[in-house]
Amino acid sequence: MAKIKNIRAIEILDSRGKPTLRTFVFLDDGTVASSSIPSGASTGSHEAVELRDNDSKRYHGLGVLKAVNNVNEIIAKKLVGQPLDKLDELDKLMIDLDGSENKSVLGANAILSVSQALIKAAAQSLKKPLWQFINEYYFEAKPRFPRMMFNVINGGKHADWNFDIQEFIIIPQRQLASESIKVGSEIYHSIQKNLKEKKLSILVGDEGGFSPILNSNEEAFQLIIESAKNIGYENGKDFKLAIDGAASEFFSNGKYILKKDNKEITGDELIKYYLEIENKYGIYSFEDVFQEDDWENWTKFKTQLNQNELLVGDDLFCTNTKRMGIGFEKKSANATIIKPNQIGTIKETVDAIKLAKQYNWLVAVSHRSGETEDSFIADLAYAAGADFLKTGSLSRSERLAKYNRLIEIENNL
Ligand code: 2PG
Ligand code: MG
Repeated sequence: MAKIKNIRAIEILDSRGKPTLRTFVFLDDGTVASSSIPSGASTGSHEAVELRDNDSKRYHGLGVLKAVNNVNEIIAKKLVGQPLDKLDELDKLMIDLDGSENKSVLGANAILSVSQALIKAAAQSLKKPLWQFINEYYFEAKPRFPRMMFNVINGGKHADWNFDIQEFIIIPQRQLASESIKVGSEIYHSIQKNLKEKKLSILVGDEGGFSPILNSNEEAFQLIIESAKNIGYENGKDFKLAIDGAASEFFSNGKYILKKDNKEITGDELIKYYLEIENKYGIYSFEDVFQEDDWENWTKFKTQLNQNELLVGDDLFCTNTKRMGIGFEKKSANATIIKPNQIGTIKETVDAIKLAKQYNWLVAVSHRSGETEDSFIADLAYAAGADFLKTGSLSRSERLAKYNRLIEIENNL
């Protein structure tokens, strides 16, 4: 197996125009691979640390030159010369080199940029598609296409708070990835047409979903269902509805504060509300509908959902097996979001996926609201046999790069 000849990181910009890392790995057989790192807005407080410079003279303090330097000066020194046959051990070397609980020394962004670039380099060096290499290296089961979670209406922090709910999602009920993407795109454009007819804004939020000013969450559900129906797609049959509440963003001092309606409500009242919309619109999947440490309400709500409905932990778990263990004990969820940059290495990301499967939870591999053109998570979702790929709406190339990559895989290219 080839050896690492050099590693070099640079500072690039993400889809919000904010700095992030792209890291190149050079092997002694001539292989060159690179990978770029996304960044969240509604981040969980239990995520691994995204190292920023905090130098107000550059990029409003958001520069990542310290992280770049940590790759080029510290990580590279440790890894150059190592063979690529034991990638999990190289990840472990970086975890130990950092030495902290949450990668606050070198930065999860620095470490993950190397971890992802290494696995891409290994696949390239062996002339295998990335998904195939990941599957053979880390998983026993065969690859499988995920269902798509398209965030067609953006709210909360991703759209200047036009809704308290951050994401209104559709999940097309089609086997083929290309068919799901087609259904998603057709509904997306029907929503656009509908918005125009209603003289509402068709501007999009951070993840490419529309972000109109509507009077309530309910209007968003109605808009989606009506627009889909206009082109012959039925809620519950052709697609299912899902939400990401990102509820930690509207929680303070033990209360949920709905900014849109200007009122404070308790966890019990929030549960009542979710059950109402579940009843009315048949919501299938509820992600982060409570604050990230409000275990009690998570568990309470779970007992009130049907077995085939999903309660999905994102900020609740942060792709962290320790937090997933707590959630399993407390019966707080039956599905998890998987975001490599919440934990900081591919090895630990894979550990989280495997643990979720062991718990019989469904797995949704996910992007971040600040993305790059890197399509790594599409290969990961397919290789891992994830149940869902959640990577935004049907516009903005940083989102479509991932969906388009699935179409490539489907066509054996
Ligand atoms: C989420 C993500 C992605 P962010 O909450 O699921 O949609 O948002 O990256 O801002 O945390
Ligand atoms: Mg989320």
